[in-house]
This record gives sequence, C-alpha cells and structure tokens, in this order.
Amino acid sequence: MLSKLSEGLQKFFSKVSRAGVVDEKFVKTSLRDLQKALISGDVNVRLVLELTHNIEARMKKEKIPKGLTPRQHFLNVVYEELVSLVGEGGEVEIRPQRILLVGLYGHGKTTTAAKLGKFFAKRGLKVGLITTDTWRPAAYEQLKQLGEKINIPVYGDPNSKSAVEILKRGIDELSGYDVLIVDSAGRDSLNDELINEIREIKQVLNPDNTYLVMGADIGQSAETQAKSFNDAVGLTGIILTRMDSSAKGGGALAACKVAGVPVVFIGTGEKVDDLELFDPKKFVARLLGMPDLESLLNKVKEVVEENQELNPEDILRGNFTLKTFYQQLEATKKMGSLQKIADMLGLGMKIPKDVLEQSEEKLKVYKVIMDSMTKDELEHPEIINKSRIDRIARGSGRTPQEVRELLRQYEATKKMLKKMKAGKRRWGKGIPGLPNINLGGMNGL
Ligand SMILES: Nc1nc2c(ncn2[C@@H]2O[C@H](COP(=O)(O)OP(=O)(O)OP(=O)(O)O)[C@@H](O)[C@H]2O)c(=O)[nH]1
Ligand SMILES: [Mg+2]
Repeated sequence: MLSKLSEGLQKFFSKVSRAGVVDEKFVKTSLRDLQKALISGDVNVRLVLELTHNIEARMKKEKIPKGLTPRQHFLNVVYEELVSLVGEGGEVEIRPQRILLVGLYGHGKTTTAAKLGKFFAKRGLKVGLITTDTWRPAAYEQLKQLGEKINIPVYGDPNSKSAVEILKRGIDELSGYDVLIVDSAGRDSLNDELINEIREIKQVLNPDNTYLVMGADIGQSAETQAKSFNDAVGLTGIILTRMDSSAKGGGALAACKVAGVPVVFIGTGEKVDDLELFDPKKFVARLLGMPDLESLLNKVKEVVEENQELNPEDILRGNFTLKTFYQQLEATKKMGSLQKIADMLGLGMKIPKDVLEQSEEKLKVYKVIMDSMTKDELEHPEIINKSRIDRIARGSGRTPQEVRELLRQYEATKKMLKKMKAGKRRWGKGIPGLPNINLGGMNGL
C-alpha cells in the first residue's frame, strides 16, 4: 500500500537510524527527505511545511524523555506528527444502523456496499443491501452478484426510475434486518440533481451514518470534494477506496483531515474482504514498515519506568554488576524479540535467523545460570572462582563453559561501558535503559 510514500519514509527513517549525531542541524537537513517523501505522496505542500515546522519546533522545545536517546526521541516525534497529519480515524459502532453511501461515479460505492455488508455480517449483525441507483445500467445486477457471493440479500428494481420509491419498498422488504446499507447513484460532479436525490433519500432513510466513498487517487483534491459533499448533504465519515493502487493516498488522507470529516474505513483492494477500519497509528506504523511500533514504544516506556536503576547515565556513573546485567536481560525479554527491537529502533537491519535464534537462546541460558547464583555473586562477580563456577553450573544444569562465557560477556559489556564513560564512544543506539549487550555479533543494538 502506498509503496512510494512508504519507501520514501522508510528511507528517511533508516537515514536517521544510521546518523552519527542527531542534533539540530541533522534534524533540519533530514527533514528535507521527509518533505520530499510526503510531497511525492501528493500531500499538500502547505501541510508538509506545517508538519516539518511542528517537528522542528518540538525538537527545540521538548526535553528528551528520560531513557530515550536523541535519535529515538526524534523518530518518535516524527511518528506522532505523521499520525496527526493523516487524521484521527472515526468511530464505528457495531450495532443496528442505517448507512447511506454517496459519491461520484466510479469511486467504489457499490463495491464498498458489499464490503461493508460483509464487515457487519462478520460481527454477527443481520445485514441487507439496497441499491437506489437508477442511473448506471446493470447497477442492480452488480450489487446482486456481490450480495450472492457474501450471502447477503439485495433489494433493488432495475425497472423503476425512482430512487425514493425503490428505497421505501426496500426498507419494507428488509424490515427485520439490523443493518441496512444503501448504495446510491453517482454523477460526474456534485450537481443539484445529485444533491436533491441524496437529500430525498436521506429524508426517507434517516441514516445513522452517511459515508462519502472517494477514490484515494484524487489525492489532495479530496479536500474540496469532502467539503462540498459535507456542506451539501452532511457526512458522518469518509471511506477512502483504492488505497492499494493509488500513490496519492497520503495526500487524500491529509486532505480529509483538513476538510474535517473523519476517514472511517479504507478500501485496500477489489475483493469483498479488502476493507479496513482506518486507524491512523497503525496506518503510519505500517507505512514506516514497523507494524508494532506503537506497542513497542509503549513497552519501552514501561520497561524504562520499571527499571529506573537501568538508566544509562546511572549505569555509566555507578556500578555495573551481574545483577544489573541480569535486569538488562529481563528487560530485553519483556520487550519482545530482538528483531522487533531492531525494527523499532529503526536500525533497518535484518538480523540473520541463526544469529537471532542463537541470541535469544543464549538469553534464556544466561537467565537460568544467573538464577543459580547467590545475591553476593550477582553483586560481586569477581568472587566467582572455579569451584563456584562448577557449583553454579551444576545448580543450573548448564556446563561450566557456559557459565564462563556469561562471565566473559559480562566483563566485555562492563569494559565497553567504561570506554563509553571515558567518552570514547557516543551513547547512541542503545535500547532505552539498556547498555549495549554483545549478543553474538549484534553490537549496536
Ligand atoms: N483496487 C481497488 N479497486 C477498487 C476498490 N474499491 C473499488 N474498486 C474498483 O473500482 C471500480 C468502481 O467501483 P464501483 O463499486 O462500481 O464504483 P461506484 O462508485 O459504485 O460506481 P458508479 O456506480 O458508477 O457510480 C471497480 O472496478 C472496483 O472493483 C479498492 O479499494 N481498491
Ligand atoms: Mg455503483
């Protein structure tokens, strides 16, 4: 979906991830890439400038939250601003209701009527479809066929010329149904004839929701179209179709936000299942190629809150014991798979599967070994001699070599921290609250 915009955004994110220093100058120059990506997605230039201005202002004004690196803070701000650019999403209630679909020719009303029907039917509601389209030849036939595919009754009358008459009869015919979805006729433009027809339909139907069905390929012109339909007939939401095949979806979404009408669903293909509730956070995260971004950000926050003593600065200043190392591993585990963390940090790297498995396996082994250590040993690893190694190995059911390897890893990490303390390495890519652990070639995580 929106592959070009997505590509541009991902390029921007990976550039940020690779940057040595994320300072004011870097923020300014890298935002130019973000602007290019958005403009190529037909996002209105004024909105793009506003967005990047907001990001710059927030970077200047806001203090970096405890536990986040400047890079993570920057990515987070960009993510939040992108979410707000594409809108707020709408509310869809799963309850009996009447829905009217309106829109211009060929934007996807009929297809969407069937998709919506399936959406509510899947959620246990009894759905009926009505077509009042007396303009398009074979409009009834088209919806009828779709209805048969999804087992939903369709009312229409190809011989009648009166939308309102058909509608009245349809409502009678489908009186026991929970959800009625009305597919109305389109026109080339929003002319008086169409406005009057929709108003008459609304009077008879008294819909709970009136959705404008609009193809995402109109990009930023969605603003005018949404505004004029809203002014003329009143809308409760927008369904943006063809998000799968248009490069301008980003622009269309931002335009709907400006028009002040929420996008409630997006159409993502020609099939009856290709309809999604529009969730701006999920949408942006997916555009960025990081579907779990939101939940990971939350988890990182939780972990940072729970592990105040794991604040990098404190660790740099104070004691890095095996106990701290152990807490690190626990925190890492809580955050989920290493690949997810790498994705979240925008490292843009694919961790080879064998390394990944080995590393996660290793984490488990280390944890088991440390569970067999005494408090004293965890706090003062230097007291662990050969006989203690043997005892720990026996207690944990692991080999003395593995215990030694853990101690070596701990020593290596400790050394690295010392170096960082001496300012030889910049603190940059660490997981919030977690010093870099050397995990079988995964330095830098
Ligand atoms: N790729 C893609 N195609 C879609 C989507 N929604 C609708 N279409 C296609 O768009 C074309 C027009 O769809 P219709 O549902 O007939 O549009 P309409 O608004 O009812 O058209 P009129 O009745 O002429 O006003 C069809 O070929 C659909 O398959 C979508 O989300 N993605
Ligand atoms: Mg139609």
